[in-house]
Amino acid sequence: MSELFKNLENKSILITGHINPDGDALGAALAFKIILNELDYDADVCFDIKENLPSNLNHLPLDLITREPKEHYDKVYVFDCGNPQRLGKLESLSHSATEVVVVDHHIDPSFGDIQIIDPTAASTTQVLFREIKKFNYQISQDVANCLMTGLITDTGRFQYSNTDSEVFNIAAELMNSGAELTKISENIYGSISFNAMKLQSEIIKRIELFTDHSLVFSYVLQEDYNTYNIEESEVDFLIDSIRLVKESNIALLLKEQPDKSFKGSLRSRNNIDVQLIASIFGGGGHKAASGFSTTYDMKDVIDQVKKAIESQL
Ligand SMILES: [Mn+2]
Repeated sequence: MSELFKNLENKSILITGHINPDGDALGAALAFKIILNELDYDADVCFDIKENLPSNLNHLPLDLITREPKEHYDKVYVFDCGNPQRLGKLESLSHSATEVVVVDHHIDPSFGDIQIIDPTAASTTQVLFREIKKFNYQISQDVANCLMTGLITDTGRFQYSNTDSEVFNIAAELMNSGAELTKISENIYGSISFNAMKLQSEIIKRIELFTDHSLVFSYVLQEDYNTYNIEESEVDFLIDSIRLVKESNIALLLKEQPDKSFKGSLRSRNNIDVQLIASIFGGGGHKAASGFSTTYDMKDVIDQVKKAIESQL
């Protein structure tokens, strides 16, 4: 039996993940919630969600998310988050819990009484899938859709270098359990609002290429959200447009925040490790995809990123 399902009797249980959860954090947490319910255990799912969740994830059973957590939980399950600060307002609940279980694919989680970690796994839902397979459990369509969502988003539709044969084997098993691949992919990647499309054209107009560093760059300003009448949570896909530039291997997108600081997204498609670059700004992530927050101005960030690329050449 997996560690995941031990010590559940008469425990109050919270399931959570990183602040502003993505498809992997939501998919893993919601899949686990459904499984616990099917096994007759009650559990709350709650995240620190600063804005609305992106509408391209609304194929997930988001109605299972509790808005306000209770004051205390005996057991806290954390998905796709290796650092308690990344839990945002739920961090204190992880400190007061008797037991914290971290399921993740980031390197070196800094907390968790029980850690079920594989930094080589493509997604947290992949790590969770392996645990589920350790006992005789029939994966329902709802669970399959949640797990598939994490697998699709964290592999960039089975294209990133983290996509190996195990990923396809899991995807195949999830299809056998009824996962709706087309519906999920269409919602995540095939439905951009008209306003988001117009904002995208603006971001693409601003694009810059730094040939010496094989770096492509663009940015979003706060005023853009007003001009195009769109929420920040709806433009997560922009980095995926920027990174398409053939002449670059590294992509950087900066998004201005209300306090004039920036959130940065980095992507790499060669051996440059963008997790290392993000860590200069106190951020993190993976070798091929990472993020950070900074109060440096745009020019300084670009200079720092260039230097960090040079140091890896
Ligand atoms: Mn993930």
